[in-house]
Amino acid sequence: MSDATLRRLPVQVQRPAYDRDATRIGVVHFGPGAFHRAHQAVYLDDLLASEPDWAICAVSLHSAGVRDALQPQHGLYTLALMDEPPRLRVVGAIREVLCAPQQRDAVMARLADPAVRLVTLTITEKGYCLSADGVDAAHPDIAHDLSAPDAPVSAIGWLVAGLRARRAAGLAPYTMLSCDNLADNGLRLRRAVVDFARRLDPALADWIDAEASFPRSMVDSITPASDDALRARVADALGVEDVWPVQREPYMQWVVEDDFRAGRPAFERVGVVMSDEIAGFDRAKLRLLNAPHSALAYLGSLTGLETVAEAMRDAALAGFVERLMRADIAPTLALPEGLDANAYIDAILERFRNPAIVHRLSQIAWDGSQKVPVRLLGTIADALAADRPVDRLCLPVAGWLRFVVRQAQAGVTLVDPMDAALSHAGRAATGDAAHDVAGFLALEAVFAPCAGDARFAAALRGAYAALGDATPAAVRAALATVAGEGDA
Ligand code: CS2
Repeated sequence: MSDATLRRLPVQVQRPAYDRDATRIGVVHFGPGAFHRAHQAVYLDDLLASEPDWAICAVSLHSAGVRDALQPQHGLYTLALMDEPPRLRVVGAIREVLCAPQQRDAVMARLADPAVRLVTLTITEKGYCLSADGVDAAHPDIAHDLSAPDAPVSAIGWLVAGLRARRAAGLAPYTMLSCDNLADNGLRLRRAVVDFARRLDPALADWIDAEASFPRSMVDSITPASDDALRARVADALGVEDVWPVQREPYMQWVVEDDFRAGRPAFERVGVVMSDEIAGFDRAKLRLLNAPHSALAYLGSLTGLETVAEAMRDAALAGFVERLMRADIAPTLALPEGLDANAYIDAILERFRNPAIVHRLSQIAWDGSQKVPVRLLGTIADALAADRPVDRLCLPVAGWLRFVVRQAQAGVTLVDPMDAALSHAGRAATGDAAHDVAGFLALEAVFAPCAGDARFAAALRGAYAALGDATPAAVRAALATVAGEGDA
C-alpha cells in the first residue's frame, strides 16, 4: 500500500477523493490506534476534499509500531466496514506518522507550527493520568515530566511543552480535543493541563486557562482490534498488502461541543453533530453502551464466552443486560432533546448483535479500574442519590471483581494500569463476600464515586455472593435471579 498503488486498487474500493499532496497538516493527533484511524481520521478524510488544511500528523506516545507500519505506506491504510458483505475504503487523512520518544524534535516542531490549530487525543482513560480535580502528580510519567518538561513522556506533558513553545513564539494556543470515553472529557483535560502547567509556571497556566479551549466530545463506533483474518481479507480484496488495516461497524457518531477558539474544520459538513448538550450525549453513551459492554465482558467471560455477539445470543446474559439498560440505567439519565431512551437502547442492542463483528470480550475487559468508575459507578451513585435500588447495577461490578480474582489466582497478568493492586486483592480473596469485597473497596481511586456508601457496599457484597463460585452455571443462576428482581 502506497500513494503509487492507490491508482491500481479495484474500482469498488473507496479512496481519497482529493489530491493528498495538496493537503496541509493542521491537526496533531496523539494515540493513532485503531479507534482513531477508524473514526476521526475518516471524518477528516471526508472533509479534506473541501478543506485541505486539516490533514493529520499522528503521534504515538510510546511504541513505534504504528509509525513503522504506516510510514512506508505513506500514512495510508484500509478501513473495513463490517457489513454483510464488508466494504473497504482506503483512508488518506494521515499525512505524517511520528513516534514521540524517537522523534522529539519533529513532534515539537508540529506542536509549535502555526498551521496546527487543533490537537486531538485518543489515549484511553489511563493516558490522562487524572486525579480527582487535576493531574496525578504522583503518576511516574507526570512526575517525570514535571522534572523534565522539555523531554515529556506523557500526553499532558507534551501538550504543555507545545503550549509553552507557542506562547514563547507569540502564537495562540491550539484547541485540545479529547476523543476518549470519559464523562466531561474536555473539562477533565483542561483541569489536567492547567494543573500541570501551574506546577511549572503559574503565568503559563493562566494563559492556557484564559486563551485555550478544550471542547467536550462523545465518540462512538465499535472497533474490534485488527487481526490476521482482517489482514488476509484486505490483501485478497485489494491485491496489495496493507500491514495494519482497521475494522469497525458501519455506524459511527461524533458529537462535539462547539468551542474552538483557534478555528476548526467544518465538521458539520461530514456528519459530526455540533452540540451544546454534550453532557447528555456523553453520559447516555457511556452508560447505555459502554456500561453494558463491560457487563457483557466480565459476566460473559466468567460464563466462558468470547465475543459480544456470542454473549448476546445467550438468553440469560442478553436479558440481564437489557433489563439493566431499561430499568436501572435509563432512569438516571437526563437525555438531550430528541434522544429517545428506548430507541437508543434498541439500536445499541442491535449493534451488539451484529454477527459480522468479532468483538472480543477480553478486549473490552482491559483497564477495568479505569472503565468501571465512569461506566457503572456514576450510575450507581446517581441511583443511590435518588434512593433507587442498585442490586442489579452491582452485579457487573461484582462480575469484574470475580474476573480479577480468577485471573489473579490463575497467575494471569491483568491488562490494567492498577494491575499490581488489583492482583494483590484478587490473590487475597477467599471466596467470602464480606472479606473479598472489603479488600477491593480499599482501592479508593476506583471506588471514589460511591465511597463510604453503606448501601453500595451491602449491594456489592450481595451481588458478589450471588455469583457463588463464579462457574458458568453459578453466573447464569445469578443473572436469572437478579435480572428478575424488583420492578423498578
Ligand atoms: C468498548 C469501547 O473496549 C471497550 O471498552 O466498550 O471501545 C466501545 O466499543 C466504543 O466506545 C464504542 O464506541
